[in-house]
Amino acid sequence: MRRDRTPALRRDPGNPILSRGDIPDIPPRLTDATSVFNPGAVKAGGITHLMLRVQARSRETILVMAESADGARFVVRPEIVRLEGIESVRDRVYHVYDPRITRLEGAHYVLLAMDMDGGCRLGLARSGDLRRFEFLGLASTDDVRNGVLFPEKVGGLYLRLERPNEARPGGGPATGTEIWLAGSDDLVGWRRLGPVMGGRFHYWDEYIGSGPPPVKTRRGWLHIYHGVATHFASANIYQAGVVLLDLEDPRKVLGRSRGNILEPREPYELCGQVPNVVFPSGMIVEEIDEEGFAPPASLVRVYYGAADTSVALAVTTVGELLEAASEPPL
Ligand code: BMA
Repeated sequence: MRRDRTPALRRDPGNPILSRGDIPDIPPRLTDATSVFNPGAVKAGGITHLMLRVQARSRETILVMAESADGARFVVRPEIVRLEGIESVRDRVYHVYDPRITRLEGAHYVLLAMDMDGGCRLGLARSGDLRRFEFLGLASTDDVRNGVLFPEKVGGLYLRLERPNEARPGGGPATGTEIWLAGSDDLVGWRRLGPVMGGRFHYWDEYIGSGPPPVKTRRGWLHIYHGVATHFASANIYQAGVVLLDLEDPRKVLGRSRGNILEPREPYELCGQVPNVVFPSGMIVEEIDEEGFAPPASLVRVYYGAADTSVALAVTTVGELLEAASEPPL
C-alpha cells in the first residue's frame, strides 16, 4: 500500500483512540453513547486531560473528562461535567460543545460553543483541578463559534480568536469565512480588534475556524485551524491547516500552509455521523522553554474529531508545523 508522503501530521497507529465503546454508561442521561469527538486538551501534572464531546441517543451533548499518562491511551471518567453556575443563563441552552482549553494565569479556562435560540454563543468556564468547572458567563453577544484563548495577555489585553457565523452552505449549519481577533480586560466582555484571515474560495479552506488555542514560538503564534471545502457535490470536506501570527499583533499573518496538513483519508475519518471530517480541537506541546516559547524540536500531539464520531490523535513537531506555515501563498 502506498504511504502518505512526509505528512506534517502523523496518525497514531491506535486511531481512533476513543470511540463510543469507550464511553461508560452514566445513567440516566447517558447510556450506550452514540459518538465522542472534538475534544479540548490540556496537560497538567504530567497527565493529559481531554474534555470530550459525547452524544447520547437523545442527541443531547454531554461533556466528559478523560485522562492519560502517555497522551495516547485514555481512561474516561464515569462522571458528567457539570458547569457550576450555568443555570444563571436565562435563555434556553440546547448544546454546550467543542471545548477549547487554555492554561492561563495558573488556571484552566474553557471556551465552549453554546447553541441557543439566537444562534451560537461562546461560554467561559474555569477550573483549577479539571474536575470542578465554574461557569463564568456568556462571553459573546453575537453568533460566533470556535473561540480560542491565547495563553497569556498581549499588549495588556486578554486575546482570543473567534469565528463569526454568517453563512449556511447548502442549508447546513451556520459557518463563516473569517477568523477575527478579539480583546478583553476581564475575559467575559470582548470587543473585536480586527480580522485575521479569510477563507480561500475554490480551494481547501473556503470556510474556516480556529482549531486548538495558539502556541507561542519564537517566530510567532502557531495556530492550527480547520478549513472546509464545499465545492464537491455530496460533501463538505473538513481539513486542518496551520498559520503563523505575529507575536505582538496577531492580526498579522506571517505564513499559512498552502495545502491542508491533515485531510480525511482513513475509514474512521471518511465514514461516520458526518463523513469526511477531521476537526482538530486539542493540541499538547511537550516542551515549553523557561520563557514560555515552544522550541522547534518539541513533540506536538493534536487531538481531533473524526467524522463527528470518534477521537483521533496525530503527532508532529513544532518545527514541522512552522515549516508547513511557510509554504508559498495560494
Ligand atoms: C462544524 C462544527 C463542528 C463539527 C463540524 C463537522 O460546523 O459544528 O462541531 O464537528 O461542523 O460536522
